[in-house]
Parts: sequence; C-alpha cells; structure tokens
Amino acid sequence: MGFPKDFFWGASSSAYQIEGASATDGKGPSVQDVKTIPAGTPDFTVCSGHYERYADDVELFAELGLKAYRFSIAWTRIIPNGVGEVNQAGVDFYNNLIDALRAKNIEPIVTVYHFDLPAALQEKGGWASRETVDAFVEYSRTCFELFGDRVTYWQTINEQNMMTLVPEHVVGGALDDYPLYQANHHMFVAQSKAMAVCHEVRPECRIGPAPNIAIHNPASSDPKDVLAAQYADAVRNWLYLDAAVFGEYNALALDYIKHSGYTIDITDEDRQVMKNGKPDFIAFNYYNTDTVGYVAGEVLVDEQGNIHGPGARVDNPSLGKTQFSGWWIDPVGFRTTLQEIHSRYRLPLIVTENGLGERDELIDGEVDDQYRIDYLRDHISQMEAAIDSGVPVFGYNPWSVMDLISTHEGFLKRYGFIYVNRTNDDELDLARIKKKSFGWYRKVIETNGADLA
Ligand code: BGP
Repeated sequence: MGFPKDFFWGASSSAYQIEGASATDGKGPSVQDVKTIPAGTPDFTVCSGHYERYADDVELFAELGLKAYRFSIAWTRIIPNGVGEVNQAGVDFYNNLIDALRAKNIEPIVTVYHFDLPAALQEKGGWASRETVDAFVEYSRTCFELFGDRVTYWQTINEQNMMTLVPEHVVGGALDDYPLYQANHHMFVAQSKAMAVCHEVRPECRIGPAPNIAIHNPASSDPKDVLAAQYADAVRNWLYLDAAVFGEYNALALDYIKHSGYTIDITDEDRQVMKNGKPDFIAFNYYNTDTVGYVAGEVLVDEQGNIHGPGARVDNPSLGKTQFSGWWIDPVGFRTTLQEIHSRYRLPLIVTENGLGERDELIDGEVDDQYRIDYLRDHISQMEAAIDSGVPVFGYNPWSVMDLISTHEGFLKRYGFIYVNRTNDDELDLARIKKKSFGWYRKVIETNGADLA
C-alpha cells in the first residue's frame, strides 16, 4: 500500500526556537524571553536568525522538497502584551512567510501557541487565571482571521501535556502553589473554545490538538505493572486527547489527579464548552516510549494498597538509547502509538514532531549525520506499517527543519536537516549547510517514501 498520494512530507519548528529577533519590530516578551536561561545556553535574541533569513530558508525548504512546513506563530509578535492591539509588523512577517511557502507549494501547518505565553499574561497568573483563556481565544481568532485564507491546517497548543507534566519548561521555575491541574483545565477550555471559533470564522479550515503522545510499556506481565502502565498512559496521553476529542475528562487521569490532592474547579459552562469544540484531526509529537512498573513507595496507592497513579520509570532492556539525552529509541513503539491513537479516536492523524537530537559536527564543510538517517528511516518504516494496517496518517513533520535552540541544551543538541553555523557562545555567520540527511530526506519525499535506503 505505502504512503497516500499527497502525503504531507514536512518538517517542523517553533517560533521562539528558530526566529530570534525576540524584541524586534514591536514583538513583546514571552515567558521564554524572561525565564532564567540554563547555564551555558544562549537566550532567544538570535536563535537560527530565521526572522531575517526566512526567504532564503524557504528556498532551501523547497530544495529539500518539503510538501508541508509545521511552524508556530509567536503570540507576542502578533499581540505584544497578550491582549489588545495587533502589531502590524508581526502580521507582515507571517504573511510574508506564508506567501513564500505557498509560492513553493509548501502547505503551512501552523501551531497557534508553542511554549511562548506572553510574559504580560504570566505576570497576571498565566494559565492559572481564566483571563488567559479569553486572551488565548481572542488571539486564536485573530490568527484565523488574518491567516486562515491561506492556512488550512491549524494546531491549538503544542504539548499541553508536557507543559503540565514538566511545567518548569514554560512557567520558568517558581512553581510552589501553582494550581497545576486548574491551569491545565483552563487550557482545555481555551483549546475547545479556539476549535469552535476556528470552525465559526473559517469553516474551510481544519484544526486539532498537538500533544506529545507515547505508549507506556509495562515493566513485566505482573498485573501491578500493567495497571501502573495503564495509569501512566491515562495521565500522560489520554487525559489530553479525551478532553480534546470527547470534551470529557479521562476517568483514570481524574482519579490520579484527585488522589494526588489537586482540586479542579470545573463549571457547567466549562463542560458545555468542552463538548462544543471538536478537532478535525489529531496532531501529535513522538520521540520515545517509556517503560513503567509498580515500584513500592514510588506509585500512588491508597490505604488498601490499590494503585491510583502512573508507574515509576524503569529500564527497557529491548531498546537502545539516544547518545545525547539517553531517550529510548523505539520505532515499533511509534507504530503501536499510531495504532492505539487510531483505535481510540478514529480521526485522521498527522505527526508534527519526531527526530533525533545529537551533537552534529561540521567537518570540512560537511555534516555526516547517518545516525539521524537511521533513526528517521526506522520510524518512517514503522509509520508505513501502521498505515498499511489501516491507520489514516496524512503527514509526517520531523523535528526539526533546521538546527534551532533545543529546550535545554541550546545549539549543542541539533535536530535539523540543515546545519546552522553557530555555537552556544558564538553566533558565527549563521550559514546554512545541508547535512547528509538533507539529501536522504529529499529522496524519501521525491519517491513518496518508497526509497528509504
Ligand atoms: C518537543 C518540543 C519542541 C522541541 C522538541 C525537542 O517537546 O515541542 O519544542 O524542543 O521537543 O526537545 P529538546 O529540544 O528538549 O531536545
């Protein structure tokens, strides 16, 4: 069978990690711009210099043969304070980028919000405040109105689950007393409202959530391990997709939240709103599976010893790890994840991130990233197997189109098909250099996935 005709072979990025120009042309500060930067990594003033170089970059994307490009809009470029006036220079930038992509027949697949909440909203409580819900919905409406004539495919919020599970990424420390699952609930409400607004403003557009989804393997066939893995899936994965697709809380996740001592104020209106906003597809990011087991003292249990939470992470002797981060490499887990999402939700799927971060080296003007080719090939093969088994996947957008700032390690950890000539300490000339994987991926796209060699 193979890949469907018109499959969106793409690549991915996010605004705050690729653009730079973080205070240029009226852009306001986001939480990323004001957070404490990890020692030894750069701030976001330059990144890959894409804001200035977008036109040349799009030429390179076209040479790569991309059919789609998944990127995000920086909220504070459009609305610098999170609410209020629209910044025309920011609108111009995205108009130009979208038009340049369209001129090359590259489908823009746009994330409304990728980890870069306006700092002005964070100061007023961020997602803990219902004001942020209204601000997000208005900002989303603005995006659909401004760009929806040329952008058909939208994602609401990138990796809401990671923002809740590892919140220091986005709220930048100071998490004491942060009402984590109330803030998470506000994101659900905001997302549902934004999906409904999208359908109202632009009936021809398509929109979906973009969580990071990965199946949990039980550490063994011990029923306690299996139960602990089921809770891990509910808390990390299904909570987010049940809310987006069914407009309902996943029962096991809610059980965990309550037993953890969190309270959530869910109003009748919230319930109605969550039922009203429906996605047209599911976008999701996949990097690795995890394996979890029942480890006494590390798993939430009640007085009777009954499990109410995710298992503890344990090693998986069947899998290798990435060199840089020690993340499990699990291409078959990618297939399992695709198939599980399909059997639960029956919506078209698009992969918006998948890839390998490594310490690429530029030697004599070349980057031999065979390890990335091997990683992507194995994942694409398993995605094809999932498609052959009946899963409707309509696109694949590896992270990342070019080197950009990683969430923790700056430019030490690179993911791109295009090398960006700079280090963490020195911006050098930001030259773009095609890696070995560039030529390989171009051939994959040209042959619609038939030639993965
Ligand atoms: C995802 C994020 C991306 C990106 C990627 C790689 O969670 O959506 O923004 O950064 O992970 O992660 P890292 O940069 O930490 O290696």
